[in-house]
Amino acid sequence: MSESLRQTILELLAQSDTYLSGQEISAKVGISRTGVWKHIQTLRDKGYTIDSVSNQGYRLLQPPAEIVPEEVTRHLQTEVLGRTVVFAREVDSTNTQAKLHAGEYPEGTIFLAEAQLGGRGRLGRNWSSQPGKGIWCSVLLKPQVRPTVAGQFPLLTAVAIAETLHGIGINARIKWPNDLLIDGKKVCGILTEMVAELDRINFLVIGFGLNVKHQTEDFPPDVRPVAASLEMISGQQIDRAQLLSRILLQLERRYRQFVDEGFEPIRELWKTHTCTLGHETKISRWNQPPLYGYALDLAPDGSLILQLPDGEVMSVMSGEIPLAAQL
Ligand code: BT5
Repeated sequence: MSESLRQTILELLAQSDTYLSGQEISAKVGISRTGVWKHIQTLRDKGYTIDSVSNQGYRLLQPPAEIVPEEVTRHLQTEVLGRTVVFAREVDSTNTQAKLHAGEYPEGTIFLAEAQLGGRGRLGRNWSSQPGKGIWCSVLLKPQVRPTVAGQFPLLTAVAIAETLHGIGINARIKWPNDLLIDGKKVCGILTEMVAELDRINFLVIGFGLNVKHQTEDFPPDVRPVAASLEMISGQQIDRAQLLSRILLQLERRYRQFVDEGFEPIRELWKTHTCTLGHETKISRWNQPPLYGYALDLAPDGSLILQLPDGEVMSVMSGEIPLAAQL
């Protein structure tokens, strides 16, 4: 209740070009002027710069530099995704938190952190997640679909993020299955984890890490050669909360489409955003020798169709394509 009042006060301040008096705010929100003042103080504590002038009132000068749930909510246009935000300035891993607390929260809840101390990639690898630099977020989904299609969710997520970036003029390409690259460097990684029974998914956690504000030296030395951030590449200043709310909107659209129409339309979109198809490629596989071949197509189930040097065509369900810097 008190949080939603605070959110309303924030909306009023954000929409106003001039000072808003405590009287006006209190009349609109239905609480006392002292109550308004207390909420303003809390917003200030969260990093909002709010000016106050006697006889004129309050004015929002600047949102926080940190990513805060209030800012995500302020920009959010979704119905379900991101409507509940579990935020911590610092966590081990948002995916771990989402898995631990999946039973307590509704579908669409996001677990968001300013920094992760144990950010995880696939196969036990690390994901570097410094404070102030990126979007480290996990989305909790409880889809009514068969566990066999779970592998299509990271592809769907990659499509939604690529589309969102495209919408702000950034051309990121999807490297099969779900890394996002700009000029051959990784700007986003996706980690999907699932708890399921044989015939139904209990929940899915889709974690994505998007590098936004890093400069080269912000990445640890081992990550530097393979990573880039949106600001490094685009040269524009990017508001992380606003970008996240846009990603969630696009993800919600694609998620709905997937549930209603299946993977086929997502597959077509994936093909327009990928940099993998139509190239000779190497696929490293866990516990098996790598494969070399020509990437022909994305199969209807999301696997990669590869033509081997001897002409044989095979479909590869899992594996990964090294970045140019790793070859
Ligand atoms: C991934 O793994 O790309 C999945 C990363 C998912 C991270 C998100 S953040 C929110 C949520 N919570 C989590 O704990 N995880 C998810 P993989 O394909 O295994 O890539 C890992 C490799 O990418 C590492 O071995 C490094 O080489 C490289 N790497 C690490 N940090 C990076 C970064 N910030 N940017 C680009 N590359 C990075």
